[in-house]
This record gives sequence, structure tokens and C-alpha cells, in this order.
Amino acid sequence: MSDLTLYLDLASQPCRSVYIFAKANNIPFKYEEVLLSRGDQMTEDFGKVNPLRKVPALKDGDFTMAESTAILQYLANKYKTPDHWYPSDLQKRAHVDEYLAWQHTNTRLHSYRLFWIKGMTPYLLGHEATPERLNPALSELNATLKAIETKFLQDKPFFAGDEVSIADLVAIVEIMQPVLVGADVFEDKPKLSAWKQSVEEAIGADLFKEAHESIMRFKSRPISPELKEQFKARLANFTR
Ligand SMILES: N[C@@H](CCC(=O)N[C@@H](CS)C(=O)NCC(=O)O)C(=O)O
Repeated sequence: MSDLTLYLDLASQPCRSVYIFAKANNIPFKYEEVLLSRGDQMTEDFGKVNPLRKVPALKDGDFTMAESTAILQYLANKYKTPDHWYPSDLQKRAHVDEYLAWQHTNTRLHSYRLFWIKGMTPYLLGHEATPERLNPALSELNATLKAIETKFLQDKPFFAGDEVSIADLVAIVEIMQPVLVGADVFEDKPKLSAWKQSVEEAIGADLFKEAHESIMRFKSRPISPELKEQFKARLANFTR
């Protein structure tokens, strides 16, 4: 029996990267569901694992940690996963680290914002987002995706070269978030579309689909009135 527990809600992008990585590498773990729409992140027990009250989180024996990218690095190092995931070559690894550093305030930020405006507006307020709110979010994400094509992908199939790495994984789960609520951000981006296809194949289509099922169904999740009010306040903060 593994001592490793992963605290996850697969509707969350960073949780999906950790889940896909563990599954793709046959890392044995206990899956502990932390349903954000039920407010599980606020329980006393979860607070002991991650006082920041965010998922994903990891417990390995008595050791606990949060932050998806650090968790991926921990798992890659601990389980000595195939080198391509987190390359030992200094400069390849530096390119992976470079993307992981950049994405927090770029891919993550803009995909997250578009997901909230396009997907959470109907879920929380019962109507579609207006173009005035949608369009700026869409163009910010488009600029980020352009930068991914020109700076991080260039003419390579994956960010670190010929094989998939944790940088590709962290990117794809973020980009899929608005896609799965109807924003077709791959349209007119052949290079990005080809990369998506390659990442999906490298991960395995079944695992990719399984990991994304939860976010496709998120609108049917019940949500408490208190949490709904908190989420509405968060959504209002995205007003520009
Ligand atoms: N930088 C963190 C982000 C973690 C994060 O923001 N998780 C969100 C879900 S995507 C969360 O747990 N939100 C709960 C809340 O804000 O109440 C990571 O990469 O793990």
C-alpha cells in the first residue's frame, strides 16, 4: 500500500496535471477527493495538509506539500520517471523550468479568467457573459497562446524538444479549461493544434479524456448558496 495521497478535484487544472502525471507513470497513490464546489478545501482535516486551502496537495507519509509544479517535480524526482518528463540535461530542464515560471502569470492567469467569464457566468448568474467582458479575456489569452507558439514551441513538437515534458502537461490542462466551456482557442492556430494532438497522444487519449470529464460536467455540480455568493464576488473581480 502506497504512503502517497493526492488531494484533488479534477475540475481544477493543476490537479489534472498531477493526476495525469501520476497515472501516466503508474505511480501508486490514494486519491482523496476535495470537492471545491462543496467547500471541502475549508475542512479542518484538509487545512492540516494544506493550510493554503488549495488543491492539488500531496501527503507522503508525514510529509505534506502543495503547488502543482513543485508536486510534479517532487514526483518526477522521487519516482525517477522517464527522463523526458523532467529532463536531466541542464538546458532542457532549464527550458521546462522557464515555462513553469512563466505560465503562472500568463497561461494560467488568462485561461483561468476566460474560463470564469465564459463558463462561470452562466453557472452562477444564469446568463451568458457579454462580449464586453468576454473579448478582452479572449484577446489576452490569444496573446499568451501566440507567445507559446513563437517562444516556447518554435518548430519543435514539444516545449523541451522531441518528447513530452511536465511543461507541456501544465500548459495543456490550463488551455483545456476555457476550451471545455466552449471557447475554441485552437481555431486558426495550426501549430498549437498539432502540439495539442501530440500531447494528447503522448499522454494517451483515454487518460486525457478521463482526466477532463469532470470539468465537462461541472455545470451539473450542486453548489451551496454561501459558496455561490463567494464565487459571484470572485467573478465580479474579473471586471475590467
Ligand atoms: N499555484 C497553485 C494553484 C492552486 C489553485 O489555485 N487551486 C485552486 C483550484 S484550480 C483551488 O484550490 N481553489 C480553491 C479556492 O480558491 O477556494 C498550483 O499550481 O497548485
